[in-house]
Amino acid sequence: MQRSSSLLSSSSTYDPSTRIVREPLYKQGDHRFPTNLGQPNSGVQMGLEPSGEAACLRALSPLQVALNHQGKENILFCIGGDHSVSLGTVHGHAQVNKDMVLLWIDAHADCNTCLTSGSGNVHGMPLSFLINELQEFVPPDGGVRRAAAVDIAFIGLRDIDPGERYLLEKFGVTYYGMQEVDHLGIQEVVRRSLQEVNPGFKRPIHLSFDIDSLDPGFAKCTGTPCRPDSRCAKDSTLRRRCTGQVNPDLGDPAQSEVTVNAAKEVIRACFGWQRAGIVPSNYQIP
Ligand code: DIR
Ligand code: MN
Ligand code: MN
Ligand code: MN
Repeated sequence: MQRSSSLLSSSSTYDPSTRIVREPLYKQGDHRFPTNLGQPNSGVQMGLEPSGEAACLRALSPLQVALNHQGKENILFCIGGDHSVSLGTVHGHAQVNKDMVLLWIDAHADCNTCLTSGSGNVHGMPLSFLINELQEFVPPDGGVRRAAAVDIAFIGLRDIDPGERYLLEKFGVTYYGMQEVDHLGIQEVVRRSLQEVNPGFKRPIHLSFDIDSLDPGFAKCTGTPCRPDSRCAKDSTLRRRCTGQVNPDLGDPAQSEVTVNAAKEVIRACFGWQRAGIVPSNYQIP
């Protein structure tokens, strides 16, 4: 897809990459480089110590084990959060299906590096570790499997940080924001996204779905709800407190129920549920 990218024109004085790559990659205690990649409730602790990293990432890949065990044809479903869980799921999936493409449905681009992140939240960073082309901007990780920028498509973006916008443009990542969804319709956006990253539908797909891609009318209980027609308030205090994704503690019980129901509906749809009903698999049409 062609995009005019004024951000990259030579007259632009804004060059976040200059800001990103500087100085020693990280210092202990620097909030831009959280030393604890695991979220308290994820049951996984990941150190960013270069020596321990590879082992930690491998530990985060039950998906790989499951895929190896079950074979490539099966669908594997991982529910978890926050979205930094994708570090493990993408790594694991890419080990088994090396030619997979990545569909990222999210209000956010999740590709901040530790140094471009304004919030310090790792769920805003997983793709900086998972996109091949961004490796020079992040600490060495000792063997994480990744995807190339051309194999990734974003859908639903509406709250992109400046450094992220720069990286998306620089590496030519396919993305369809909420504006395009409004304009073209979701079906056409999905069709075009797949046509760009997976022409002929031949490659395995890794779908990473962030609940905040939904309208907060259906999913209020998430750390960073984003109305489809507006950007999130750029409030860093709020940001720093938000680490959850589907987080029922963030709303009242009614909102919580609506959010959980929306999540269930998305999950069911991923497994073939249709509004028009499903034909049972053992049903022979006479
Ligand atoms: C923001 C928010 N771009 C950050 N990201 C979120 O913290 O880096 N991603 N909420 O889902
Ligand atoms: Mn998000
Ligand atoms: Mn998030
Ligand atoms: Mn996300």
